[in-house]
Amino acid sequence: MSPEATARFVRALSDIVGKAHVFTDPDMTARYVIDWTGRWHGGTTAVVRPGRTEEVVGVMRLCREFGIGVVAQGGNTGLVGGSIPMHGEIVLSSERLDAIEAVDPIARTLAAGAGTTVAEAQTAAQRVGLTFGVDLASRDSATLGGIVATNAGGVRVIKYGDTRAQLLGIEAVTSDGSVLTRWKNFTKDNVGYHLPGLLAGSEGTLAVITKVLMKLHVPPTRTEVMLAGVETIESALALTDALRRAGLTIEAAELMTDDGMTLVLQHRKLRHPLGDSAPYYLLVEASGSPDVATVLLETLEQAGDLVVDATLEHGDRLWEFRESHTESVNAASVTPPVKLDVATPVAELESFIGVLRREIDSVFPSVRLIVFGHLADGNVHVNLLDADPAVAQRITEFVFELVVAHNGSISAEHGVGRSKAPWIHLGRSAVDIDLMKAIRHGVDPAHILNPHILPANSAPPTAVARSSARIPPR
Ligand code: 2HG
Ligand code: ZN
Repeated sequence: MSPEATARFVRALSDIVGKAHVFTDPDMTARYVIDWTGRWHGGTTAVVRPGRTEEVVGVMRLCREFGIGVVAQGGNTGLVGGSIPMHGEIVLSSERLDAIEAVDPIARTLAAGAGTTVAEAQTAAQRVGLTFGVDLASRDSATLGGIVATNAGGVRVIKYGDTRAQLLGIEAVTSDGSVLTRWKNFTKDNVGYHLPGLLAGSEGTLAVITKVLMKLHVPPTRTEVMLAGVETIESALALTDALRRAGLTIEAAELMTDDGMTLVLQHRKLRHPLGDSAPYYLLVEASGSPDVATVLLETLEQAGDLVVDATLEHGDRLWEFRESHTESVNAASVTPPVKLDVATPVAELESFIGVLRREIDSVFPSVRLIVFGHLADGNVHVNLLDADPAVAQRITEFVFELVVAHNGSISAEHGVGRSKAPWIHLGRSAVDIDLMKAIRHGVDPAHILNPHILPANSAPPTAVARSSARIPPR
């Protein structure tokens, strides 16, 4: 666009949302064009912060008229580069769409603007004696629009399902400025395609989400947290199963390794929570009995040699060891960490992590591998520290092919974004990808909504046989 056209465009944006809510000064736009890890660094024509749905409509119509790409952004906590403008697109920030409109304790729902943070939604639910079913370490910044757009997971998926499973209704603005409203305060609304479910996980490519209607839940009466050191993932799974069979409800079941724990202890200057270290740690939050602690202790006793050492706690202190992983990895790596959020069937996790660790140790001994995640969902976060870009590319390819060889998914809860777009064919068939492209083209024929992400053109998958899985020499 010519400088004159850009100036006209920016003036028109200001007419819609007010001058104070359009940023073009690089100092003001800086925090919107780089992601949290520092790996994705782009540039933007302008950051625009509408305060009402009608303003989003105006912005979309203007962008369509000028043919300008739009990247919707919530708390900018994504880890796949999906909300970073890499080609000068405008950033449409939901920061000012942050009103909690209604909390209905009878229907158990929360209606709020897309820019409401997860922590604000949690507090609003607590005020009426309910709980918001999505929880993740970035809760203070991550927004409802963002968790819906990425279909975020987090630590409560095992209990309440992913974000999509808890999304009842949506208001969103399409690229031609139409407002889609699906808004019923109950679950049984079965007329046609489930469009809120389609927008969940669409990563800003189908419409700009302005409001969401989410389910709330009755919280457990009492929870206890257990941290157990175990020799193998199989033991961690067996212990989780034993807790369920003892009648407990699992609120969360998280996996850490000794390397990850060591990193967190150094970064946060904490003491080891157990007397003995172990190759893996299982953190379980449990409820479902008037005396959860006793059931936990009895189950631990019966587990015998399955457990190296364990501790219980009523409160959040043990969670700190798990929730500090992301920031500890970021602080410790000399390069922006490579983050690969993947899933395999739970029975495959041990083999997957074992092969991965062996290969990285032998081929790239200078790269540090930290794996942690949501055990019960088979979802692990493969973090690679100190990997230069060329090495990161090779290991990324290897990890994804190893995931496929273990019948897994190359994206479990973070989405595809930019970082995984080249590998989408490893997760979806050609027919599947063509259908996604057709939906996208039908909804946004001008192709202005987050134009540079998902779905990408692809080559056929090249699965690696598990028995001979190796990082190819170059
Ligand atoms: C978590 O589970 C998040 O803590 C972040 O999904 C994962 O930092 C990561 O790789
Ligand atoms: Zn996670």
